[in-house]
Amino acid sequence: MSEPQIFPVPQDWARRAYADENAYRKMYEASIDNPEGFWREHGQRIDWIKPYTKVKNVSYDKGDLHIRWFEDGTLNASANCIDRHLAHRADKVAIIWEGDEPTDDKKITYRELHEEVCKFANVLKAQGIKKGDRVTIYMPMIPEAAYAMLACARIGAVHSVVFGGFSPDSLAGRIEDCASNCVITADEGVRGGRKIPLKANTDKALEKCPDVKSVIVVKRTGGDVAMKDGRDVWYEEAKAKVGADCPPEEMNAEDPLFILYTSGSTGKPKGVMHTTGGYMVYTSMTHHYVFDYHDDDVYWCTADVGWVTGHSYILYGPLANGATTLMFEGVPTYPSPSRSWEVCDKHGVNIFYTAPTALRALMREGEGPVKKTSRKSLRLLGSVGEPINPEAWLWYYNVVGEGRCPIVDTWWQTETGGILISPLPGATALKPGSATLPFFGIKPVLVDNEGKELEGATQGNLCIADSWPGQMRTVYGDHQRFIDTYFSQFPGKYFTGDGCRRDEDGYYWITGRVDDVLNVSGHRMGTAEVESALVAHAKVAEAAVVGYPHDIKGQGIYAYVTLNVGEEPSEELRKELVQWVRSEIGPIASPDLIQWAPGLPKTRSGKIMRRILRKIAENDFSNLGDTSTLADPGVVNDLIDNRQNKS
Ligand code: 6R9
Repeated sequence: MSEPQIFPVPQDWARRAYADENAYRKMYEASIDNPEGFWREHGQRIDWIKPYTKVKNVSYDKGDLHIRWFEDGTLNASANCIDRHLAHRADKVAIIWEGDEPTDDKKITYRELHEEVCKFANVLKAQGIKKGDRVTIYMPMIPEAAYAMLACARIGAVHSVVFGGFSPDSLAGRIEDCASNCVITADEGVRGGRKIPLKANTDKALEKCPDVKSVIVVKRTGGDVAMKDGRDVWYEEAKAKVGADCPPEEMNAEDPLFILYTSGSTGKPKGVMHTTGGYMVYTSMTHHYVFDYHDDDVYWCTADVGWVTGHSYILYGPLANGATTLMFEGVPTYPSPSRSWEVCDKHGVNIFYTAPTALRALMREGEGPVKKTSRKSLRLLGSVGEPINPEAWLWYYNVVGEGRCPIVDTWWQTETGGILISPLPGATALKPGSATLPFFGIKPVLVDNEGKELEGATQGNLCIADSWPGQMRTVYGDHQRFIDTYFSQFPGKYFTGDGCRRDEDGYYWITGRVDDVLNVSGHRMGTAEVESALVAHAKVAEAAVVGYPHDIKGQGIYAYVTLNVGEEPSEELRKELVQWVRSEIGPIASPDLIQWAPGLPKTRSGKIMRRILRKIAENDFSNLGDTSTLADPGVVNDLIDNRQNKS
């Protein structure tokens, strides 16, 4: 492999940033040598009602696995995001909302945010929602989504945000799993000029969820929707009946703040549970150092609040730091592929944080749509969600940033709550494609498949040796699954599910998932989920799903489908199956390629040999490995002859 180019820290960045190389090294060492002392100090960056005296109480021992931080402290997350800024920043813009149409925008100050969130909290109370109740939020990217989340936090209810692109079935499963009895939604969402029937989807989901007692509906488009008497209320009407005063509930540091569902390698999505104190400390601290946020900066994270990136880096981290955070309803290609940069110019965005899949889609349009905008306000660029290929990195750096903005390639997961491996812009020399070095308090270790720790420049399974405050605490309602998924394969460590290489400089290069989790356009999906949707179709006998390299999405979904006896493959059925998966899970799970497979390669004990299916999907069968243990080696040749990815 050729030596990657190194981009040293620009002088002005080393001077102005919160941490230069020296400061990073010192703080990192302190955080590893004495985590207790380090976090005792930095835990104070947020406001506590009752200060903590205890800092860390963690055991990764399978028999007694628990993770507790600041456990005797009390606080409120919404007060940290809002109330504590009222003394000095009441008139500062907290949220810039940019609508789907370029003419549609809005600025919300911290004072206004306070009033909106208090009112929303009072609406929840009027609906009978109390501390500890689970509230499902199924919303478009409008300010009310942020108000709703913060309102839950204010009264101590636990929010579970479900991405607006999920189907009614996926929504129903997530409502049932956490037994939530209230749903907050909108009449319709709007993205890229198209409407999304959120209320109609909710109605369909609720046919399966009789325990939901109230549905709060925000008006976004004014489209025609059905309202069920006694269950559904219009937010605007309910809001008119409540006051603007709602004192924040005093919460323990370890009280749950939210649940967010994410895909694993097996079974149903897991309810990743985060608690209050450690999460707020960790997201605010990472936002401060990784994005080097200063008080006048305008910061834009393009994620949807339905994903963890939206939780930690549109909402909680930035608002805890009193930031101006931009929330965008639309897509980067509407009405034109210049949109992202036009929004940067319009609002003077200084820090821009997006996903490689969006960059690759924009790259395809060439430099023209970028170059016709100014982008002079941009100072720092960020990437998240999947490995960024060096070509996309260089395009981002040279074309978008014109060679003057460092890129922070931030590696983390829903489970980690916040960024674990990333450059700090004033401290870390960059290598395109590497997430570089660990954040304070993070101890990455690479292990082989037997769990042996590997030293020096090497490649292996990425684990984290010790806890950090933002770590998830459990799988909601299933602590055993938490232990089995993350702490069993490599005892005594948190296993991330990612493969990773460490180079001679100690830089980390994430190579992608080592389990059966796909990463399609930065969205996580279990192969098992797509397979179970496919076999739920009446004509399908069996299905096996793997990922394959995709130019824009990073990974595409390749499905091998065996039909029931008597069913004939056809183009029509292919389309029907794609549509079927969309409606079972959501558009993000649409198979890109479907191959009719009269048989699947199986071992004699009946296990599908995914290794072989992956190779065929990658159009690489020079090295299929040993196929002699297959029950019927002939199926492999048939699959190769009829492969769908001939590129
Ligand atoms: C924040 C988020 C987590 C998985 C993770 C990894 C991949 C995320 C990455 C990255 C390489 C990066 N991932 N960021 N891979 N470089 N900078 O995306 O959370 O949706 O839970 O996905 O995404 O494979 O394990 P989540």
